[in-house]
Amino acid sequence: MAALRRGAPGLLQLTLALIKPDAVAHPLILEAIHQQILSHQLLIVRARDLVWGREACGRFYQEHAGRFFYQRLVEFMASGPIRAYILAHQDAVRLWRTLMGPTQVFRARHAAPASIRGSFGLTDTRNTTHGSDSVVAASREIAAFFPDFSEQRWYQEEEPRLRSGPVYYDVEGGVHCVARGEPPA
Ligand code: 3AN
Repeated sequence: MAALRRGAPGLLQLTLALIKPDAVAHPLILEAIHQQILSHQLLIVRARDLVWGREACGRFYQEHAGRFFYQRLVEFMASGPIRAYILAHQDAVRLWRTLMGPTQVFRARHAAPASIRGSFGLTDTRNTTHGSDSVVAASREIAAFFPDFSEQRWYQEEEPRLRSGPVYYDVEGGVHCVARGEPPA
């Protein structure tokens, strides 16, 4: 596995990415999205697969409570396994949202056909992925999915090492690691 050499001056930014049940249900689509993450130099800081409880899901999407799609969205997101990632990049929030494409699938297919939603989205609810829409939202959303993750400690201990690299993707662990000496073949 080739090591990625980093070293750009800006601090790494974190975002939360979710792969929704429609995409997780199809291993080839899940793998294609995973490869999009890797090929765009997003670092996988943490990852976990889970089934989301309806209550937690309802809280997460609280800002949409009352909108016509809210109930449908909550039911769908709690209907099957999802994957959660903490991703890092100098421009993680914007980059991941660009890779996802527009929320509405018809728009994604038209305006960004190569995006994840343009390629794999089924409907406006079953639209493959979620991404935090700001750094503030990312902190809140990461805490909801990774309660043991301390963003403050990560910035003190892991971020400087990941930023200065070299780093490699550990296939077994499913996360990026700092290379000490030669990375595994
Ligand atoms: P995004 O996920 O692109 O940030 P938000 O935050 O506006 O979009 O919406 C959260 C989720 O709500 C979307 N991912 C989508 O599943 C659902 N949603 C948003 N707008 C609609 C809509 N018009 N019809 C159905 N579902 C919607």
